[in-house]
Amino acid sequence: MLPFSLRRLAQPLRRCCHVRAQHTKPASQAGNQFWNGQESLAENDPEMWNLVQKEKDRQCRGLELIASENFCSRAALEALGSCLNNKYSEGYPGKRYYGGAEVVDQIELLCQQRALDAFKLDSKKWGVNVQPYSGSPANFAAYTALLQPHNRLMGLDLPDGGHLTHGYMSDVKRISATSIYFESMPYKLNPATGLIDYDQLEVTARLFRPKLIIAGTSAYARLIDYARMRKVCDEVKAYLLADMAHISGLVAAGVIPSPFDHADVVTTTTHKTLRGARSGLIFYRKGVKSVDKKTGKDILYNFEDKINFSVFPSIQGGPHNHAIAAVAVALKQASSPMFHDYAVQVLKNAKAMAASLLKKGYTLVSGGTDNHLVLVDLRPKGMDGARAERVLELVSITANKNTCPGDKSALTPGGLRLGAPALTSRNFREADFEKVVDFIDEGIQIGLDVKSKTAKLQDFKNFLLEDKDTVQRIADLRQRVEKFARAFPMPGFEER
Ligand code: DSN
Repeated sequence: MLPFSLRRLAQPLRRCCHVRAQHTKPASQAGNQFWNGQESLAENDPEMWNLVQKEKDRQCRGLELIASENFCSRAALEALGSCLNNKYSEGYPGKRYYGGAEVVDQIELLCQQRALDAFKLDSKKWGVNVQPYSGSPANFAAYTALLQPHNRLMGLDLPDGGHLTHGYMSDVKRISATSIYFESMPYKLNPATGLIDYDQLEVTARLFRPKLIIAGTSAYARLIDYARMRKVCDEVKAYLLADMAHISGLVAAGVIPSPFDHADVVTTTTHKTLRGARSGLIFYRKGVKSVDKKTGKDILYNFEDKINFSVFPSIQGGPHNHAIAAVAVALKQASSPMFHDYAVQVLKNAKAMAASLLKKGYTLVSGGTDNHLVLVDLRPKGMDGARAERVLELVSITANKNTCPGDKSALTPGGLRLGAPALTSRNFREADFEKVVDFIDEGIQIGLDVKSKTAKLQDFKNFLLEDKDTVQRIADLRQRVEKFARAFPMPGFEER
């Protein structure tokens, strides 16, 4: 628990809001208890306030290594927690179904412009829809725009580092709606190299004839060969959609190759390496696609209307104006030299983490990293991702289990995914990541000892909490991890 009294926290808020003072006076004079919605969260709902504080404390004392997470700025969070939450505005700027949208129109247009600027796109050649609620609806909206129901698509298989929304289905069930409403065929990693098997992708695409191929990953430590995928798409006459959700901050900073050079449509979330509020974006090509050889007339891209219609009214309702504003704030930040430095440091930190792990004898899928994450194959150590994830959680290190090539079980996969974006936002440098790897290694050693004394995963988990020596080892490591983590700054609000 952070050392703040509820009363002390509430006071500055009360003083700084003159609107509140005007509203509260008549009600209190009349002796009535009118609802005026002016109480702080701490006053109005201490139970929830306590939970928020607990979560804040968890984030401050822990080492956050989930590769898709980040710490959003206070400025963007202020926009997110603003009156913009209140406004309905179905439609698009200048074409809304409700009145009173003159300000949110400006906000949405500003967000669009900043999104194009952040990725250095020419507004004659690219447009952007900033309304998707997050990455999964953005992908589904893009597919709905580009495809008919049951058209074919190809994406990297989820167990190989793809994403649910890239058409995931298991042997027995269509899991993602993107495999329920479209026909999906995965492409895979080459198990020997841990790299995307572009040769196999090409052969499969020739047979399957997809209408859409997705270039995107959520647990892949290497760069994507967009040019190669474009070539396959051209051959089989498929659209190329890049889902850059994980890497969009690195793309904006220009520290890794951009999918915009090759893709027709690019989707992204806004809260991973881009470090904004939780939302989604769809970029689409517009303007002249080619010139008709016979008539000499321009042939134009036709994505804009289809994508806008697909987001609203086909899939979503009113846009989340508070999220759009907060994304606009983050996009402005992402265009700054400071953000470029951040992205450079993310890459350095991920490489430092990879090098330290290799030095300690760990195996990395693909042997290293070119981006913000590493995927550790724990199987050669006799460990699995589920057990490692749990031990690390108990010592305040947050990471996630992940499948590695050849894994049979998604519940106890062999891999652990570790990302550098969040801790880099707390000013961690290479030497700090070496220390983080020391802590991880200690945690894995505890896990190996416990695994040798237990059978099933549940026995392992129980033993961690019940065995006296193990509890002591965990408490000792956690105390050192938390002391280390707390010393670093944390973006966002002081206490929420
Ligand atoms: N949940 C995200 C991730 O962790 O990669 C993807 O949506």
